[in-house]
Amino acid sequence: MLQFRQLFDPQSSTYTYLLGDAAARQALLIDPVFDHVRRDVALIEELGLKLLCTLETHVHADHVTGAWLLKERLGSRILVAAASGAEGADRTLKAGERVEFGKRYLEVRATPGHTNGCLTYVLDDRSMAFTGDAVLIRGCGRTDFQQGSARTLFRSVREQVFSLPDGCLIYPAHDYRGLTASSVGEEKLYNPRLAESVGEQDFIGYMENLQLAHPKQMDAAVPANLQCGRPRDARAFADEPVWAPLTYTFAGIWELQPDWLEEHRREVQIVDVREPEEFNGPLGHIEGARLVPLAALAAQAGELSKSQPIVTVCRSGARSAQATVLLRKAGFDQVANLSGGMLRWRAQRLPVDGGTD
Ligand SMILES: N[C@@H](CCC(=O)N[C@@H](CS)C(=O)NCC(=O)O)C(=O)O
Ligand SMILES: [Fe+2]
Repeated sequence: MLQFRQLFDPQSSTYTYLLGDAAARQALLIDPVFDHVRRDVALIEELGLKLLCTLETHVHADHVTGAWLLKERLGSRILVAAASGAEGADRTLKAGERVEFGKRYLEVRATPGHTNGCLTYVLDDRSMAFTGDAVLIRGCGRTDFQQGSARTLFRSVREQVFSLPDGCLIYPAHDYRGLTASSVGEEKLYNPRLAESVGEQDFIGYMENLQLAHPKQMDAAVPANLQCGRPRDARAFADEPVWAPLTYTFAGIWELQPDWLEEHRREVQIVDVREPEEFNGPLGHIEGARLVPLAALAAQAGELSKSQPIVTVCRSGARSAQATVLLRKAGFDQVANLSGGMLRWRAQRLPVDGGTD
């Protein structure tokens, strides 16, 4: 079974794609974004996949790739186009090559025009194509910087993308209106720049008159991407919390396991966000926990210390997850949720004050 997720970076409107072979538990990521590496690692781990490699559709001008950071975190290999000019890759790709994951593979097609090194990745059964900025939904990548050429792009799209079956789904590197996918047949008919009814000269005229402002992050993104996303200052990525062995969930919550908390109870502030009758009810509460019901937390947050980490607790771990969000908003940096709440704490037979057996 193919595992497929479309992930989004709202800052640059970039899509990242996760493709996995569920049986083999092997996956790859197309166009990861540096700022979302933590999110992507959480998803890959929650799905039980091993990230084999990251692939770029091109040297991006609007965001920094997560390729290097993912390699640091998960040991994934960095794959880029041979023609991209990027340094630091583990494998460079050329047209006709395959990138395998489990029993599945992507076929590499060269689709230059937006940049020299643009690639399109086509799934083995030709049901999906990841076109980067060669074909966007009812649009295409600009051709006014980074070796762009409208003539080259026109030919790439016609020869390499529109030659795929009409039913082949197109997944682009960006969409600025919230659209998520298209198909070859649809773009052949309705793409205002590239539809089959549009001629090469029409296309070139269109592209010469787009008059777009340069991407906001371009000056930082292009040099970083030419190093596959390796930051000049390695500390830029050393922002993982160190006060406890925390895990980051795909839902965006830092979590802590009960056995760690039991051993380090006195080093943290434990904030129990249940109602008083639950705190004093059959599940009991953790010794030293301070009762602040969730509804009162925002108002009472000022009474908590910022110099000692906070662990939030509730019955199942749901309300206390929301409590970590509230506390972070209130300016607390060292905050984590007790995973599984009092239910897991009790299931692991850890000690409580009060409560019934
Ligand atoms: N406002 C965007 C600019 C986006 C942009 O120029 N995107 C490039 C892709 S890297 C493009 O080709 N856009 C085509 C279009 O907007 O029609 C930003 O600052 O990031
Ligand atoms: Fe681009």
